[in-house]
Amino acid sequence: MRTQVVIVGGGPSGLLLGQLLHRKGIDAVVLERKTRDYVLGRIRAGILEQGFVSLLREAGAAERMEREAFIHDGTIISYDDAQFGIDFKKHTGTSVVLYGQTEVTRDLYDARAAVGAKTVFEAADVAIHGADTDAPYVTYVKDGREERIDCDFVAGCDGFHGVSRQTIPESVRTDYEKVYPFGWLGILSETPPVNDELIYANSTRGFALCSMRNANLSRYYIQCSLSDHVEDWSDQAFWDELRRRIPAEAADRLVTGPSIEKSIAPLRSFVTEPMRWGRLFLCGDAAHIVPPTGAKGLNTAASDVHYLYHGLLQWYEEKDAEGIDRYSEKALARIWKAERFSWWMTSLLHRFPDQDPFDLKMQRAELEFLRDSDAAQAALAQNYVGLPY
Ligand code: FAS
Ligand code: PHB
Repeated sequence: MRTQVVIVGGGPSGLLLGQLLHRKGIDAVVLERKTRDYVLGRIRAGILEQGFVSLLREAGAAERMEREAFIHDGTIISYDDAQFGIDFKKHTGTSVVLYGQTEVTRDLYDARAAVGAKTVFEAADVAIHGADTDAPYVTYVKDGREERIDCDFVAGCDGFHGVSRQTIPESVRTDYEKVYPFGWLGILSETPPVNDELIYANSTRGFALCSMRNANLSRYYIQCSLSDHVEDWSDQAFWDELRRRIPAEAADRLVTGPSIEKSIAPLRSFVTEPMRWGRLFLCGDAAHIVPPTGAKGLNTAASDVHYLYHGLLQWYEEKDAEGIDRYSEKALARIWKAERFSWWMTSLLHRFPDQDPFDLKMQRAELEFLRDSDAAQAALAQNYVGLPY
């Protein structure tokens, strides 16, 4: 079999890229290791930058989001008994869109199926060959049979644990990593959100985040120990701990209910450079990871897709390699700014096991400066709504 672009990974990066290319007549095949339902069963991000929204519109997969998503003009930051708002609209003129990654992925799967574009589910043992030649190809096993797809390019959209990054020789790659000494225990409940905007809470007991998916589906997180296991936390224990970490008036009106999903995510910052090797391009979590505190994971995957999509378009339409040659440089310039913001938000809002009294004073001073400074709030707002592509 032959196609123009093989996309490894059927998560948001791969599906968005595939849909954008298809609409420009560029043929791509998506190889996904899991089933569609398995991919849709993952509960992850919730905040979309306007850049992502524009790409979804261009991909023809934004209709349900336009109907159902929430628009957030700001967020709340709380610490101990204080809280203050960050007004995105005032500082940036724009807002963020709240619409779960699961729904984005569902919409992209539906859009891809509607145009009859090829997605291979349960594609096992994907292997990328000849990425450093002009004739790359990809092999995989489906229903016990080895298949081969010859192509012009391979987009590695297979996430942090995928095969694409490992295809680039270690001698070519430089990995940067910071692992945080805590995780996030997240819960999804069919309850009304505690607040109409998100609450990011720094408390003496650790971080908490109050988010949502719709008027009767709430998403909450609390910082937890890396030694914790989901089964250590009953729903009641979670709700009790969340109440201790968020502002009292929010805790008083919190509506609790049975969890319909509960999971622990480790937190890390990670970037691999370069994001291109010959005809192989890494996109999204395959190349970088952020702690979710800044809501940047899904949104940096989108800007990668933007740069790669335009680079491939320039190649196929104008036979000009400038876009693909500069892909890694452009994508990394924006990624590192998102890494910084995510690291900064995580440092500002979490309690670290090794923090000494001076560190706690620094954290408190930073929160109070942010509370009182328009310029500091504008800087947070610019990063949160998304820096330009
Ligand atoms: P993904 O990991 O989503 O998709 C990769 C796809 O490739 C998967 O479907 C996988 O099955 C497939 N794959 C892997 N190996 C393969 C192989 N060898 N062959 C074929 N297919 C293969 N971001 C936020 O902004 N906010 C959050 O709250 C947030 N929470 C998160 C919680 C968790 C537990 C995780 C892991 C991530 C979270 N993220 C969050 C980040 C997340 O949203 C990612 O940024 C987003 O999924 C990136 O999308 P992709 O790059 O498509 O990678
Ligand atoms: C979410 O709704 O899952 C969410 C929102 C904001 C974040 C992280 C996660 O920073």
